[in-house]
Amino acid sequence: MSATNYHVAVVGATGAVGSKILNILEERQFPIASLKLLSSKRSAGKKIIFRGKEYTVEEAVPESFEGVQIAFFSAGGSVSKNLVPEAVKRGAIVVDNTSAFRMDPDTPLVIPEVNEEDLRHHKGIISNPNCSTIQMLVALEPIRRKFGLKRVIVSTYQAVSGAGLTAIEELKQQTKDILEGKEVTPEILPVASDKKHYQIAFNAIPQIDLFQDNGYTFEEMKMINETKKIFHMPELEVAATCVRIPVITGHSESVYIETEKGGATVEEIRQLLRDFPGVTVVDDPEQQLYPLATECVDKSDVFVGRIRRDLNRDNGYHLWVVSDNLIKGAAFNTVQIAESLIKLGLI
Ligand code: NAP
Ligand code: 12T
Repeated sequence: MSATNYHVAVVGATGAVGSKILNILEERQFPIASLKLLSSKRSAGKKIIFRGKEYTVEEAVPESFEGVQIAFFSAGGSVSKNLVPEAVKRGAIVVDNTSAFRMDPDTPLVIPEVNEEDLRHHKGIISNPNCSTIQMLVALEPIRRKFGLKRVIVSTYQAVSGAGLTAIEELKQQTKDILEGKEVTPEILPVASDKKHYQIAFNAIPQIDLFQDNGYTFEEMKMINETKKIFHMPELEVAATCVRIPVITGHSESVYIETEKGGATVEEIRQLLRDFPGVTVVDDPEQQLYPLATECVDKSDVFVGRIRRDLNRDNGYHLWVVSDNLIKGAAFNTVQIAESLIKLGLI
């Protein structure tokens, strides 16, 4: 435990990510002197128990951040755009879970196992990368360090919990209604604010977040741009296709990579991954063992399996990468960033 305790605020404390942040702060005995739980007006007044003590949720307003030293934000991009500057102005260091500041050159975008040192250049805001980016980069970093990286092609199979509590509810209710032979009216997925909505139950939707002018979705462009930024490799070739599937928790990814240096055996890659913090290798075809979304729920590691060499080139590898999107993909990485700031004496 650190000698100092901090005045902490959690913005979006009633949400899918915020509630996990609270669990993780509790489990890891984060050094908290005082805690503010913030949300929209809708949840103001709600009671939440933290470390055996009852807290009342308050509406997040600029004045909420008076005296706050560390603020964790996961209440959506527009909330962060409005309130993060207010928190910073009042002296808080913000760890932001939204995409609002991720590509800002002044904002470190950090996965502690990969680029913890980037925290040294922060100006009050640190961004937590996108969930799909985080798990992919934790799996690729040990390979990149030893063999270099030329190219990444990823297809994702993403859980609905990434889109919040209302999306989880939509999947559950739709599944039940369809099995009972009822009509369904999709309202949330793929993107609540977009023009059209599609059934997610018994389906696969190739759209996560809004379309960009180049034909990619924003989720795909986040994976592409964030990967280049975190690896400090603007020249890296990255392609992504992001798909929503009817799973509640756990994103799965089929990742194809080409390394600079070819010739590594599959066993060498497995060993590199086993030795890397935050990675668990589950890869035994003979025993039919590979990572599964159902097995990663509530775990903080990134699980890697199905490691195999491409049949046509000796620097090509295929991997199957699975992690709990709300834990390493969001809440755990966010808390780890704050722990790193403390460890490095940056707060
Ligand atoms: P969620 O379950 O829908 O929860 C949203 C939270 O934000 C709730 O606590 C909600 O409070 C609060 N909120 C909404 N509008 C607000 C406002 N105007 N002012 C203050 N608080 C407000 O969503 P979630 O899944 O937790 O995700 C929240 C955000 O985190 C996302 O929008 C995304 O930007 C980010 N996120 C990041 C990752 C990642 O990849 N790292 C993954 C998932 C989510 P009420 O209870 O009052 O509605
Ligand atoms: N729309 O933090 O819908 O950029 O799964 C993460 C997940 C945005 C983000 C999702 C999203 C983010 C989703």
